[in-house]
Amino acid sequence: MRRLLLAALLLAPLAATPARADDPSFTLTIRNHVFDPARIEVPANAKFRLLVKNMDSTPEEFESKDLRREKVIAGGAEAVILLGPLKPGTYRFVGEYNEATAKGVLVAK
Ligand SMILES: [Cu+2]
Repeated sequence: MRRLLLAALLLAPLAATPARADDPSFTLTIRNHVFDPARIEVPANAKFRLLVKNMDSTPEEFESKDLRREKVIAGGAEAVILLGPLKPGTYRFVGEYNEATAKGVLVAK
């Protein structure tokens, strides 16, 4: 119980820190229902911005159970997803509307 409270106190300021405009940015492009790149490396333990550009004419949903995020991106549109800080590891994501082809991994290290 006491340990849980301590963890909550330590994590609270981190969670409250807003994403900053100068956080590093990484770009993911969707074309022909495939993510490019299919493997993207990001720094662990840091906030960052993931810019997802949907070059297809149809909508796509960026979805990652590992990252606990989902976001619909209209055809020809783009969206910024604020992520991190992440523990080192591999986080899978898919395009939920085209899961057979649209899949990738984000590697935090
Ligand atoms: Cu979904």
